[in-house]
Amino acid sequence: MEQDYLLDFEDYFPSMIARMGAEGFIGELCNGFRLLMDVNKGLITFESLKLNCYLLGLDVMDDELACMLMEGDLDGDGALSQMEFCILMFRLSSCLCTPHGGGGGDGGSGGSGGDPMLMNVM
Ligand SMILES: [Ca+2]
Repeated sequence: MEQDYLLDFEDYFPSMIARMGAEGFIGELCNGFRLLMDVNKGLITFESLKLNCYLLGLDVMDDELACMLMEGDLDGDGALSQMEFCILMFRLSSCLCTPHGGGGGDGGSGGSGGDPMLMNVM
């Protein structure tokens, strides 16, 4: 049960928020947090994330785990508190909701040359 729950997590973020509202959503996030945290510290650390993903049968690369921690770690202690985890998940879910998804620093910003809009105005 818990495996499916986590694996589908991202898929049903948007509809989850719509159905149960922000508060219920946070409740679900807290459940997720507890699945991944280091029980002794009450934080998600790199080790607990790695171990628990492994235990849950999720195949996540070290790189991705480190990225997730860095993304979410707001106070710079190298671990995610429950608050930081919730904020991170909210940010991820809002990416999923917007059609353009914030993906991609494909910096094609070179051409300030012929902007068609500008041409029209002139
Ligand atoms: Ca932190």
